[in-house]
Amino acid sequence: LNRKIPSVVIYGVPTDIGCAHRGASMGPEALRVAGIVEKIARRGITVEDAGNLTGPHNPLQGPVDGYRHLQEVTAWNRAAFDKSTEILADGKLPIMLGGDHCLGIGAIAAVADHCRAQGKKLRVFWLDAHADFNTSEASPSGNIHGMPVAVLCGLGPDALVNMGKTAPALTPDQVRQIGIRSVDRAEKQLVKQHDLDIYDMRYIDEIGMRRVMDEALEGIDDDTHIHVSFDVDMLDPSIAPGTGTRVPGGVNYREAQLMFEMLADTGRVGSVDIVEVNPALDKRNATARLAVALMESLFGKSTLVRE
Ligand code: 6HN
Ligand code: MN
Ligand code: MN
Ligand code: MN
Repeated sequence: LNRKIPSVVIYGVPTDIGCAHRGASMGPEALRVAGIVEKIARRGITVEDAGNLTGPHNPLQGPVDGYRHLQEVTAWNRAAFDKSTEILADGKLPIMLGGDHCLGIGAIAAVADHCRAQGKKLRVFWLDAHADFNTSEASPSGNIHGMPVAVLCGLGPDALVNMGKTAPALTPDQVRQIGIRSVDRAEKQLVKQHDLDIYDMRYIDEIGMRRVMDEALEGIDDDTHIHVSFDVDMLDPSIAPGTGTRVPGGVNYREAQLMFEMLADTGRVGSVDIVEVNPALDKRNATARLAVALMESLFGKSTLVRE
């Protein structure tokens, strides 16, 4: 394995349209201030910052038919879909800076179309405290950032499910969810019914991150495109307080670093999202700085001193 990393294009999606509280809209700038462009470039990779997408303002309304801001969520996701599609068609690696996690719908729908056109297998690493597998009926909040995995697997409103040509964009067997520790009651039934591969915190505690990643990476080969969808609330809130839906008992610094180092070792990472960074809730930009440090690991920086 270990292929050369293609050049990277970073773009920001400054919105908090899919969640209840404001502030994830400031995520892209926080990640830039933390040095995401320079630090990936320092790995010897060509990086372009394509700036931010634009879209509708947050109308701060309640859910309608079980969805909050569906029309605006669709518009922002369409923009992310188009941008990721363009970057992938150029043979480059998109890094989407969210924004909240509803944006995974557009970004991953683009990757699914790309993989199908190229005859590649797709595996999605969904790194999160939450399963994000709610439907309008199951969701306690109506917030679409709690629904993207279900939507990508075909459960949800047509406008989102049919974002790309490949609909549904994913089958549950393409997804590996790691860091999970908060799943709503009805959502639990859905993830069981759809047989999602969930590496929850208890499993990580019991077998360790090394074996979790070995299992989650099983079957990756030269024809696999890995998409990493990184919700920073996967991390323990003590090291990553700047996010809207904090859940105690998360992944620690070294476990996270190992995850990204092992993903880097595959040489197969082809697209990335970093979502749910909320500077309004953070302390001294710690969460964005940690996310950037983990991107350095993902792009080949190693803690190994033995070689
Ligand atoms: N995220 N399960 C909760 C809900 O409202 O559906 C929380 C979802 C959080 C989503 O952090 O991306
Ligand atoms: Mn999420
Ligand atoms: Mn989450
Ligand atoms: Mn949120």
